[in-house]
Amino acid sequence: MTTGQTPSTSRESVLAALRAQTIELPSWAFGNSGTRFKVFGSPGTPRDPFEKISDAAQVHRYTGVAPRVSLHIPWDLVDDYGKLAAHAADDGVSIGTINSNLFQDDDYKLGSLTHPDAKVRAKAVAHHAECVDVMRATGSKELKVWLPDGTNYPGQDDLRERQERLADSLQQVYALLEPDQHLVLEYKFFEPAFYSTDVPDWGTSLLHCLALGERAKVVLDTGHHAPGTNIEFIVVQLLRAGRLGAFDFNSRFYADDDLMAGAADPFQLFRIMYEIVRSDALRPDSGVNFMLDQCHNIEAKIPGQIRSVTNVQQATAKALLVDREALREAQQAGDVLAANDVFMDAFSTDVRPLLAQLRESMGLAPDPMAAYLASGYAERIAAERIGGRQAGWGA
Ligand code: RM4
Ligand code: MN
Repeated sequence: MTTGQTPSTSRESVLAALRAQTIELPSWAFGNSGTRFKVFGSPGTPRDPFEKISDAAQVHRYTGVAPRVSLHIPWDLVDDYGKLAAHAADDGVSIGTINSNLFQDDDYKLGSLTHPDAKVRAKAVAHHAECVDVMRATGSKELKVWLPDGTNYPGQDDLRERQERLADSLQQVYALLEPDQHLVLEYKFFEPAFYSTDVPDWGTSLLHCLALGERAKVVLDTGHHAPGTNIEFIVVQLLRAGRLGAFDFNSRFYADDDLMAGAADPFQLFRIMYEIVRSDALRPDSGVNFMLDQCHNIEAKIPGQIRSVTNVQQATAKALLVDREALREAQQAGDVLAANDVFMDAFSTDVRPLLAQLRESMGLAPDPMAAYLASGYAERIAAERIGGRQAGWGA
């Protein structure tokens, strides 16, 4: 039995790694969302992208590790992106990834970048030019493409041709990027299409990225896999290939429910973060963007984001605490139980005191949730944000 205790020097290096980690927040987490059955509103919900950013900045203010906000175009359409970026800077955050939207236009019923009609494909490519303009104006370096394209019935369209169309469209999107900007391509195994999906898995995304060039990488959304999928294995393969661009962290019990990261399966999140640590990909310059992609349908939004951030931090801290020397020794000796014990010992460690210490060392309150709840911000926005239309999908 290992003790889980780390010598103080390595405790310092664990703290340093945690201090350097950043987690990017999705603007859409702060707007209303729901299922196709009902979208519930809540008092204080932002009416525009400026208010969404101010709410995201609260998460950073209390956790200290969430300095970027990802935008979704056109949900976050504004007249002046320079002004939005300046507003973000005033609030102590910056604009992160720009997400395109290929799923809310009537023209995209049969697909966007894969549509049988070249005119529709050209429209979908042109939308990315608009996104790249937003990137230029906000200083964003990352364009995220999630493709809803697919078919519902066998024979509906030519599966192979759709891949050729996709490769061609993606090449045009990639060509729009400046040399210091990059593209990340997300996969999802089903939905909204029910029979075939054009980018259903990491292999398909990786093949397209390899064909595009070095500035194209894969996005792994933890909610986008079939139950039982060994996600950490995918993490390993993408890291080996140098093509893990970003995570979209969330959790799911059934389909893609966008629940808080670490809520459904904290052990899975730990296993994922262990592979990240193991491959030295936690470094801020590793090129992996740790993002949240969530909607808070029934829970309060800012606290929902704070909980997700702290869950990712807990999984990361536990991963950093794995006694890698002891693990290696047990692995080399073929001692299955001892190796598993080293792993589980780290997972079983209560890292909350360590994270409290981390926050205090950063000049923050030890408990970000309590500090936010005590701040009065929620009551203030509920009182102030009267009138206007609450932001949500499509706004
Ligand atoms: C998709 C995908 C994208 C996200 C949209 C809102 O399922 O996960 O990352 O931008 O949802
Ligand atoms: Mn996603």
